[in-house]
Amino acid sequence: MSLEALIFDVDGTLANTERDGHLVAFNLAFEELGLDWVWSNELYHELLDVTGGQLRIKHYLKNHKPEFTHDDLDNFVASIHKLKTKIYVRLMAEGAVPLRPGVERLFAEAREAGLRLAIATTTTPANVDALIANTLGREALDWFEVIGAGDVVPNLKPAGDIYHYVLEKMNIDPKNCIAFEDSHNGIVSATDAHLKTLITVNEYTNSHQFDEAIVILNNLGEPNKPFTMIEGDATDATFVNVDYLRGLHAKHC
Ligand code: XBP
Ligand code: MG
Repeated sequence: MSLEALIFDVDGTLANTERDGHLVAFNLAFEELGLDWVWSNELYHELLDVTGGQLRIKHYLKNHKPEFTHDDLDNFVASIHKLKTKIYVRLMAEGAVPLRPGVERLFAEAREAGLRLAIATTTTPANVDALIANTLGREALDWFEVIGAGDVVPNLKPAGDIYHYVLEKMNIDPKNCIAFEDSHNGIVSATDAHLKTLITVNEYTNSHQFDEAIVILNNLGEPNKPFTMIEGDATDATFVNVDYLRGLHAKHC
């Protein structure tokens, strides 16, 4: 089995969009709608256990605002979320969030090496578009053979639906792929689809369980900015490139 494709999560993996994008957008949406809900960074850390913005708002209401009632909660939450998405897209256009170290370089090297690229995320498709278009340019959206996002599948991560969907669209065996994730929910989802996963942690996920990971790094690293290995096989590599991925794949997949 050879390495043929790389499948990337978005939020927290390609960029630290949760802290500087989603959290900011949720709070601005609440404010604009005259709601007195303010999510601190600490609270958001907890709320991130629930994937999907609408489910996250409902989880918040149930656990932190039990007194709150609404005749048509689903529509109300959907309308808040619609505004949140609009604000998030605007923040991306303002350049609020850069890609994480090594991401742009790895995309270029993988494309050069003829590896296939795809995205598997629970976030809303407009958010993926906005992040990619504003960091790499709109043409970069075509680098991805499949962009699996949001409610294109019935169940969000940690369910494996989105990875199953992407693999089916690519018509590829998971054994020929490596997934890139940052969270426990993400690796549970990828593992359900029989994918092996490389983890790059961030401030929200560095205490998560990643039992199935083939390696856990602080980030992908750059030639002048080595990664820190948190767990994994000893290596001379100091940044993630295609050779390093081929080695990992040969050993673990
Ligand atoms: C990210 C998420 C998303 C975003 C919010 O998961 O959990 O819910 O926080 O996006 P992943 P929406 O890292 O797997 O992409 O508000 O658009 O749902
Ligand atoms: Mg993520």
